[in-house]
Amino acid sequence: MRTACPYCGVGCGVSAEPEGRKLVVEGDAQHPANFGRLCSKGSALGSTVGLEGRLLAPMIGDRRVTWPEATNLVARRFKDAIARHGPDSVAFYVSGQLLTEDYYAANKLMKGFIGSGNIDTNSRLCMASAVVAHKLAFGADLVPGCYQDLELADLVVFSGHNAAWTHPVLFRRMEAARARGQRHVVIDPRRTDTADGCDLHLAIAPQTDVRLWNGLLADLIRRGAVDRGYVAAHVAGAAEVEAELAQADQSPAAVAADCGVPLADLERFFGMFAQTPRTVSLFSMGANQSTQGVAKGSAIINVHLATGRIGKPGACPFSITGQPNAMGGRETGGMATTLAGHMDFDEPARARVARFWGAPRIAQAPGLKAVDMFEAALSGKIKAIWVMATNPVVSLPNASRIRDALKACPFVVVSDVMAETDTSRYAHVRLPALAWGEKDGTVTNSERRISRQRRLFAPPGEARADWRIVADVATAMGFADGFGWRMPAQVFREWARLTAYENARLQEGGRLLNLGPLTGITPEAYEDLQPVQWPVTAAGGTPRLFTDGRYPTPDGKARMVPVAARGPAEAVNGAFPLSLNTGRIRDHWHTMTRTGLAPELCRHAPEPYVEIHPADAEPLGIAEGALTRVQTAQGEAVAIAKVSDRQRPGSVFMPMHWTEAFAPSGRSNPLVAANVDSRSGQPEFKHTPARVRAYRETWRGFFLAREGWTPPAGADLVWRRMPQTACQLHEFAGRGDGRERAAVQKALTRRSGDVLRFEDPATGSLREAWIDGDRLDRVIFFTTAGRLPPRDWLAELFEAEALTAADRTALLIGRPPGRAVETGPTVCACRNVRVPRVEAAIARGCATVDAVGEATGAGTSCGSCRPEIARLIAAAKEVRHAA
Ligand SMILES: Nc1nc2c(c(=O)[nH]1)N[C@H]1C(S)=C(S)[C@@H](COP(=O)(O)OP(=O)(O)OC[C@H]3O[C@@H](n4cnc5c(=O)[nH]c(N)nc54)[C@H](O)[C@@H]3O)O[C@H]1N2
Ligand SMILES: Nc1nc2c(c(=O)[nH]1)N[C@H]1C(S)=C(S)[C@@H](COP(=O)(O)OP(=O)(O)OC[C@H]3O[C@@H](n4cnc5c(=O)[nH]c(N)nc54)[C@H](O)[C@@H]3O)O[C@H]1N2
Ligand code: SF4
Ligand SMILES: [Mo]
Repeated sequence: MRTACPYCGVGCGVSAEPEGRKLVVEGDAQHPANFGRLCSKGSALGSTVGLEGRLLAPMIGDRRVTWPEATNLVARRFKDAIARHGPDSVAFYVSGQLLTEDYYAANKLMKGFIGSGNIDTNSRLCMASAVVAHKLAFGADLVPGCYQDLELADLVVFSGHNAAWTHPVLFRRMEAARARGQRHVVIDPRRTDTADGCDLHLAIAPQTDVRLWNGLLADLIRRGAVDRGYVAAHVAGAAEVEAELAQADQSPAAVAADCGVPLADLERFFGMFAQTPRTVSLFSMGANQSTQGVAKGSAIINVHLATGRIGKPGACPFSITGQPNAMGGRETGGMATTLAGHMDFDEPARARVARFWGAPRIAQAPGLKAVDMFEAALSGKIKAIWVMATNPVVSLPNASRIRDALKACPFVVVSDVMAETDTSRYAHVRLPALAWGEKDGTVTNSERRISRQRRLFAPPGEARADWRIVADVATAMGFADGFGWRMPAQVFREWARLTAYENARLQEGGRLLNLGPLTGITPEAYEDLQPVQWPVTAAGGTPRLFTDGRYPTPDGKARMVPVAARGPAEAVNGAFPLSLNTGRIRDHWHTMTRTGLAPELCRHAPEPYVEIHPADAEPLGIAEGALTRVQTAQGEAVAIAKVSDRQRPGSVFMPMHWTEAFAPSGRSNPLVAANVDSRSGQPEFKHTPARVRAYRETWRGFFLAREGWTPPAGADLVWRRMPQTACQLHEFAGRGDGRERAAVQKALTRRSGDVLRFEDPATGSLREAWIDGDRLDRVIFFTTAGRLPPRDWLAELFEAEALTAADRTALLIGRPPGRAVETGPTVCACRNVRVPRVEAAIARGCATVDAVGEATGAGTSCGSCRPEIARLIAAAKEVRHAA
């Protein structure tokens, strides 16, 4: 079966062979996004399709109910709220992980039938700034380029984009181009794996991108490197932009000083850019997630318009999408700020959409954007909210407030694939959705390519497709006429028809988002639909837009938009002197509801961390690996310190992934301020003023059990759960006195059964191993002053069918038999190769990444660990040098 990966916006094709509930996956060699490659997350899809933890029946509170009961309750409560408080008293919060069909159905119900604009998507946290920048520049939310441009380019600029980790398969394609002479410039305050080994890394001060890109444009103008001909024929607004640039000192020295980069590096960047017509500028969350998100996008696009580097092979500004179907949501109208099909709330678009839908009550105006939507729930304006395929209690900024908002909201519905998420705990009704591999539909990737996700398994339990859940509720609300679809192909066909509906030629105000030839698609053709890039014409897909220099604006010209450099919403200050940056790690996906099921994906970075420069850590007595408090005006978290000069002094970084279920005190988003870009509503996830302090635990321990545990109630602990192959490792530490420790111990220990126990009052150490028959059931270690033994050895004992006598002795003495085996963190998740094996290969003489790959397999699949292997080689060289 050929389908598409459910993770990032690269949109790789997957070839999957289901066997019962198991799955063997490979990259689809024919898919034009990946030509057979997959990254670590795609390769591990087989480990995430089990039914463990799934929600398989509708629930009202903790009561299992039938579908009609759940559907009727949701319909009744939404209708009641609308009758009493009007359509704007209800809201949907949806997700780029819905399929296009799901998105289309949810949007149609809210904007066409309920009659409110209150449907917004988590793409608000992700793509909203780029959407606004596109609309300002091109007249519509259009991504000009395609993946092939990334290979044809001679220069690729990564702006706030850690592609090596977040779009690994595309990054591999660009690395291959680099071997043929392509150059890479990375603009990111951190030295990421994308920056490792690039041609130039500009570690700019946080939030100085606009200054940098404006400085570049001014420099290009000074050099005469702008394309006056292109601008005269196809671009408006150049004079206004030049006037804006004149408001500040644009000399390279001034720009370099403000951006905090060496002048020589800045000049090199300017020179490279000026001399390379085939340039692609990728921009991602380092650009979008900012109170200057729209301005950053505009500043980048301005440079490309001024140089005519757009609509040509190997040249364009390229906003890359995060989620598998972030684009589908932007197309169908999942955002509160647009109506549907790239049509907004103005006339004649609104009347047209209403006519097409036969809508009884078309929304009059844009609805609430994500952050405002939850504020409205907190203040009591929203009486009923339905959350689909997103986990806002983890992923929205100022997350404690989101939890309060859901608590305050009289009626909360959550559609999810998992039974328990940090968000679903606050749901009055939980609706079981079909997961990847069970559902059927389409997604659009970063290059406007529509691909099919296909069903591989029979629907488990009573789970249903998201579009169908929406259609059932719509029907129960009395809107049967608009929602009578029986299969996703019918939803898709209706959607395709909307894109083509009254869609004139571009010159007459037509829309480029047009799936014309697919409007008559039959269920069979839908089944076989091959990946295709919109606009879809009789000739097929369209890889590249604006090749004729014509833009969908009234005068056919693109717009340059004047933007001024500003600081972030809140500057660092005496109380909070550091800038807290947040983002992704290589092997986890967002809130870990799926990647957290794959132990191989949990070993690269097993627990929450805070990366910090030695100059900031040392004065505070924070050493590598030490538990560290991170505090902001919003809240506090505790994470282990990664002390590293890959971080800029003055900035710290935390991954966004950990949740209540995995690390209640290690979550980033209770810390993040909810400052948003005034035009896009996108939060400034990349900057919150913060401070750090050593945690200084008085005791610590770990606990291995077959099941995952949450921390004992009432205890003030730093608790982290780390999935292992046959058990769950829980690490914890506390600052309380002996009584608190004793309470924790009591909660974890078993009441009955075989136990091996040892206590050493001198070091405050205790260990217990509980055995069930011949198998290990639980292991507990505590210490105040002593050392804790390696965990990997213990975790592996859970895999054994029966413990040997030697195992039992080792458990009793608390040390592994023979040499301590510490299998260590994972380097290569695809081939399951850990640090010690790579180090051993290097010690045996492997001096290149390829040699290590040949010896161990590491780095030979998706390649996203290659920068890390290179670092281990360099580190070994340094050690040998020093010796
Ligand atoms: N492994 C993995 N891959 C993913 C995801 C995942 O969860 N895990 N999620 C997907 C999704 S939804 C998304 S949106 C994408 C995101 O993909 P990326 O945007 O690549 O990911 P982030 O780590 O959020 O942020 C990118 C970089 O922005 C930098 N940055 C911070 N502040 C600034 C600044 O002021 N200026 C500049 N120029 N850079 C700055 C950060 O240091 C960080 O390295 O990834 C997708 N791919
Ligand atoms: N601090 C910080 N916070 C951030 C970011 C950051 O960089 N820093 N990035 C932001 C960005 S770019 C994004 S995209 C968001 C992502 O944040 P979220 O959208 O909250 O993260 P996910 O874990 O992907 O949530 C998806 C949910 O949908 C469920 N699910 C999976 N498949 C299906 C399905 O088919 N149907 C249904 N109904 N449910 C399903 C999953 O179990 C999970 O609960 O996080 C944002 N938050
Ligand atoms: S790069 Fe990885 S996560 Fe993204 S679509 Fe491809 S396989 Fe999936
Ligand atoms: Mo995202």
